[in-house]
Amino acid sequence: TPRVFSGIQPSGGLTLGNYLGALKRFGETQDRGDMPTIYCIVDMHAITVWQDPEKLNRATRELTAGFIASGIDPTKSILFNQSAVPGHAQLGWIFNCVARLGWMQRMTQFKDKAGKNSENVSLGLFAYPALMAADILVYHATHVPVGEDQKQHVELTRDIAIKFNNDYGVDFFPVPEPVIEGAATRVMSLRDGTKKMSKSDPSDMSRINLTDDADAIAKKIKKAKTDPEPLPETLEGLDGRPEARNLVNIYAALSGKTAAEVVAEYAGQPFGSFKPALADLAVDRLSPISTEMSRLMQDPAEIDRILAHGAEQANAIAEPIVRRAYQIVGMVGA
Ligand code: AQP
Repeated sequence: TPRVFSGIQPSGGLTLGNYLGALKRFGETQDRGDMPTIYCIVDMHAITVWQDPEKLNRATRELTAGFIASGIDPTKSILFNQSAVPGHAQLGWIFNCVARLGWMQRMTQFKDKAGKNSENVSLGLFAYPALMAADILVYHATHVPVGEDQKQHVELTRDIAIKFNNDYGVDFFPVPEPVIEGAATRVMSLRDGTKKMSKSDPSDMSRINLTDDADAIAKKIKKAKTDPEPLPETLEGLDGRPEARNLVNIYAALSGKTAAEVVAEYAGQPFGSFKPALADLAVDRLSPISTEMSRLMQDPAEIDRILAHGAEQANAIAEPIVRRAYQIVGMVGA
């Protein structure tokens, strides 16, 4: 049976990249209503890089508010935090033993995050993709909506599912599909069109945060890097112009148009007139979200209740799957 799973780390504030690449699409998937949807705040992934405990608490609640403000309805989707459901860690260990060292060494996100100093990063950061495979497969999820940057990790999840099934001669785990669609599957930094927009970029001008006010959004878009050329007449005219393409893609994703439609609409116009239109659109789409997030954050006890309820629902699905996986592996008492 088809089932959707995806997650986001509470490792800082949400960016426009997280919104367009993930949250907005999570809400749309939920509203289509053709598959059950499970969305997770992956706090255990967040601590693969040290997090201040108080900030982690706050970021988890703020991210929950971000999910709800972006249209995830906890009565339609299961919404919870990873550490509250033990099955993620339990299955994660099995997958640490299924995955091969060489597979992990090929993960580009690990190489990017570890940089040259890989002796000093946590073992958890290295094993991250095996835990991510457990996040998905502990629900027998089949569809994983993510941004482009997570494609390699979902492919590794497929490899883990296949190897587990082969190693134990079972047809137990489904082989899930990454779902990467829409106009903004890879939102780029506003300062460098070749780098992904990221919550951990040291420059705040590189990203739009979901909590930014209208002035900050307008200022960041106005200062966004572009080249001196006006918008092209056709989509092909964006080739070799990563910054221009990024702004067009953002406009398309926020407005629900295709990039080709946006280019047709603004053909030949300078960025001096496109940027204010983009800023207005971004403020129009994002300010209701940030207002709703602040409202929800005023009642942290209610957020905690929502998460606890979601964890209970998630656990009801995960627990028998973990038990069966442990039986397959040969654990007594499972
Ligand atoms: N720039 C982006 N464009 C499109 N999608 C993006 N996502 C993240 N950045 C972009 C998608 O958001 C989801 C959650 O990401 P995450 O929080 O689990 O981790 P991340 O990919 O590591 O996010 P960041 O913002 O880049 O955080 P840091 O800086 O801490 O690494 C995923 O579906 C991701 O594809």
